[in-house]
Amino acid sequence: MTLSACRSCGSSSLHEVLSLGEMPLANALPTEAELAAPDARFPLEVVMCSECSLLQLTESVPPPTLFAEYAYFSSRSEPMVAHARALVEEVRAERALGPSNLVVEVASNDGYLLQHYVNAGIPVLGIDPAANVVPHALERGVPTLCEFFTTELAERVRAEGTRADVIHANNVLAHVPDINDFVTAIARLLADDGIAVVETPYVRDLAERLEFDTIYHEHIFYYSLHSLEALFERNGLTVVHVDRIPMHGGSLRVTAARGGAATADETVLGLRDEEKGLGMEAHDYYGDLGARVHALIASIRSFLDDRIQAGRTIAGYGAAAKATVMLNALGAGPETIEFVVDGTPYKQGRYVPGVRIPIFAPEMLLEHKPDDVMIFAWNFAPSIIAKESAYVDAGGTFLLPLPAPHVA
Ligand code: JHZ
Repeated sequence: MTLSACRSCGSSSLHEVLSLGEMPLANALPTEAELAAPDARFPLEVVMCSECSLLQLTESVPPPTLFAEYAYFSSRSEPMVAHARALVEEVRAERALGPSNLVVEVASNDGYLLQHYVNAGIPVLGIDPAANVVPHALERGVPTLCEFFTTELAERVRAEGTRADVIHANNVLAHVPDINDFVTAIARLLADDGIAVVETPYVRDLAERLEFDTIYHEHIFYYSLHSLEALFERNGLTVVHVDRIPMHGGSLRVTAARGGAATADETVLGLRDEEKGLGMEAHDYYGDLGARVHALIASIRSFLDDRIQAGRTIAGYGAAAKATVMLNALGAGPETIEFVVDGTPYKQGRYVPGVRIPIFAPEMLLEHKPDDVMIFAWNFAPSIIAKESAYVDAGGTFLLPLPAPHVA
């Protein structure tokens, strides 16, 4: 363990939770030419801070290595775009937003969320560091700064007289090592009566449903409401409302306001009580997580082996970041999973890191007709199964790995 202090509160009281060994970077998908060199691996080990209860990785890979070029395009998952549209409608109505307001999104990716504000005539500003993704946002008419979001950037934007009425930050709070600076930056950029709407995977869902494949180097932090509130309070934001949402296997959506006048509503009080009741502030809550995860990995491995023994061929669906973790944890290469399909053009023709399984377009399912297809993007399983009904009609079978391996 190389981490000496909690990245959020600074305490040195860190307890081991689980280790997945040395793993390649989940989204560093090698091209054919890159297969000549081995994939870089880094330790993937989770610890808990017993002071503020935040779970975090012991190692952080420098953000430019992970995000300057990025394989994930949010718009490639239709349920993600639908989710963003519904969120925008809700916030727009609740805040009565119009042409005189400004909505900022941090980690705005290819404009999958902000495009809905643009279509409604509401000014927006996206911020995202991925140089290969930002042009897709610009094509959608979403003005975007290609930069990391820091306090320095927030001050620069503020100095131009810009303040945000709403800041969205979805699936990014887990990704930023200097997390105090990041939250301070949100507080600095918000208008006095502005709100931040933040979505991040919920560690309770991870622990209950053994979603170990959501643990990878991009995800430095695994939040409870408790650890998130401590972080926000320290940096000038107060959580005023919270919802549990199904996105990505279970996430928190919190609404936060600048400290001072803001107070928490009954949703916050209720979830705080639930977490207390479960003992989530203590290390014991995660006591057997490592053992349960390793037992699950072994059971998925034998589930696949049994099907191969029975003469079945198996492919995968979704070259998600999760697929890299799942396949490397299983030690499953092309001898087990012949190929993985994914609708993202950037990913096609590349390989799953570490295990080096080729990635093809989804059309490959009907061309090759594997007997089974394990859905690695299990969070979108209903949408994928509905979309690929022709494969099922042709006699194919979908499999799911979690919370225990099964036929879908
Ligand atoms: P998906 C993402 O992780 C990215 P990943 C990120 N690291 C993060 O923080 C978490 O979410 C929370 C494809 N697909 O979203 C698209 C189809 O091909 O589960 C994607 O490559 N057809 C920022 O990568 C992948 O599957 C489809 O119909 O684990 C899904 O990746 C659908 C629905 C998806 O997340």
